[in-house]
Amino acid sequence: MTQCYLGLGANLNEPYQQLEQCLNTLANHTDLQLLDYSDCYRSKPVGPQDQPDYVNAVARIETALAPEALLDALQQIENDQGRVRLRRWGERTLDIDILLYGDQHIHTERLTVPHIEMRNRLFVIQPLMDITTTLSFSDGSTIEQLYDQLKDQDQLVSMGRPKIVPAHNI
Ligand code: ROI
Repeated sequence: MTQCYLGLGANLNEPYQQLEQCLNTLANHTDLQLLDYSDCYRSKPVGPQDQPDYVNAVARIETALAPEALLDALQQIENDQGRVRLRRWGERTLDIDILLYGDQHIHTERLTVPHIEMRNRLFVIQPLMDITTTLSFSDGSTIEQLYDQLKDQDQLVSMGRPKIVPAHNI
């Protein structure tokens, strides 16, 4: 089993509900376990500014799936939620990124892990701080140091922590 961190983002079609639904799907998934997840945060778009604000969160999971099989499972969730993506760097209903897969470094046509931009994005680093204080990166920097460097990028506003409803209650 490998512990992984996922980044979730949405800015179309009720983004908070998109993330809540995604977290519920992860919590009830047969091929992975949801171990922890952050609050959801409203964030200003990185990239083109003529698009709605995003809602972002991160999750820690554990899985026996190999990296590309995990990617397939996550893309299935994106598609099941009616993924719409209008342009590169643009608005989308639900995006699930593999931020970290254990301590592995992966470079394939479909995957680059650790996620290449995660350390530059407050909308990843701030929610990560909700669920870990101990992560450090390959250059030795800690999550607190990254947060200090990034915190002037934006002011992320917490929208609270979505509720997980056990599958038998749905
Ligand atoms: N900006 C924010 N704030 N949140 C995202 O999840 C996000 N995702 C993206 C780009 C277009 C880079 N901008 C984003 O893919």
